[in-house]
Amino acid sequence: MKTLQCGRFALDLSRPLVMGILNVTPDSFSDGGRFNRVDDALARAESMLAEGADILDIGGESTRPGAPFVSPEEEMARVMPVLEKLRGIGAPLSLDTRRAEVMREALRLGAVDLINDVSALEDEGALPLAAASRAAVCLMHKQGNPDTMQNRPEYADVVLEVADYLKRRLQLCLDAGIARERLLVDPGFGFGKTLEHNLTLLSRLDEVEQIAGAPLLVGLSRKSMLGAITGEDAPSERLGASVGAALESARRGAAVIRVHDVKATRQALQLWQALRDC
Ligand code: YH5
Repeated sequence: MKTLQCGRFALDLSRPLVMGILNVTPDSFSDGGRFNRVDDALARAESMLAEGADILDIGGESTRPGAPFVSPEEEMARVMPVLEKLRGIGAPLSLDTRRAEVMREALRLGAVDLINDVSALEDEGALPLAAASRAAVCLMHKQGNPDTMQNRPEYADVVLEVADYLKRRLQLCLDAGIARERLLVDPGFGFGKTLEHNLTLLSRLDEVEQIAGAPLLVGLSRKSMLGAITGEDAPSERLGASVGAALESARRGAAVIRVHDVKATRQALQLWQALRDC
């Protein structure tokens, strides 16, 4: 049985897992106050678990194109109280951060089962921290940085370039003593990629996995490429395309699917699994 060693949990990879997105940025709350924030996050975490989320992904820095800068102190102030509150919730917690500093403090809390890093542990000190923990690690590819990455991204061959990068980052992790069973790779949809690059990656996801050599995590939920395809400007109106993208990812071998809309995604995957297993 293929499993992901994920901090306090061992997750069965024989069916695609659903990772529910829990943003703890000010724009994701109706009301500003600190305690409201934590209570709100707890309520959303519980409802995503009830809807069938397998992992919760907590992030305090928006990495959307053009998002404002968030200081490490501010990021820490957002995620730490939420991690502390959710520590005993009984489900694996993922931390979406690219800062070693934030990883260190969060790991110290004992509430991080997966480090989800859109810069693949490139921050100084991140690799040894991850290696010294029991957490799983998701290594994501991006070209450039969130503020400028959508300005004319270019690749000779997007599949080979992305997969080679992930393979190199994976090897560094293995060399640092992180077991293969703790590692995931992610092509990073929308991170320095045109619509065409994103579509090429999605249509050849199986090659990315083969070349990189680890199970895949994919995040397509509500992203701009789905807006470009459907003509829907509001991200919350992209549910159908997001579910379609999740299904297509599963079909092409994704192990973990990162989504906003847990219930609809879970239902689609249940149908897909039933057909696969009949
Ligand atoms: C990812 O792909 N993405 S944050 C722009 C949107 C909608 C959603 C409206 N963290 C990933 O979710 N971690 C993010 O347009 C991630 N893989 C992994 N591993 C961006 C995001 C989003 C951006």
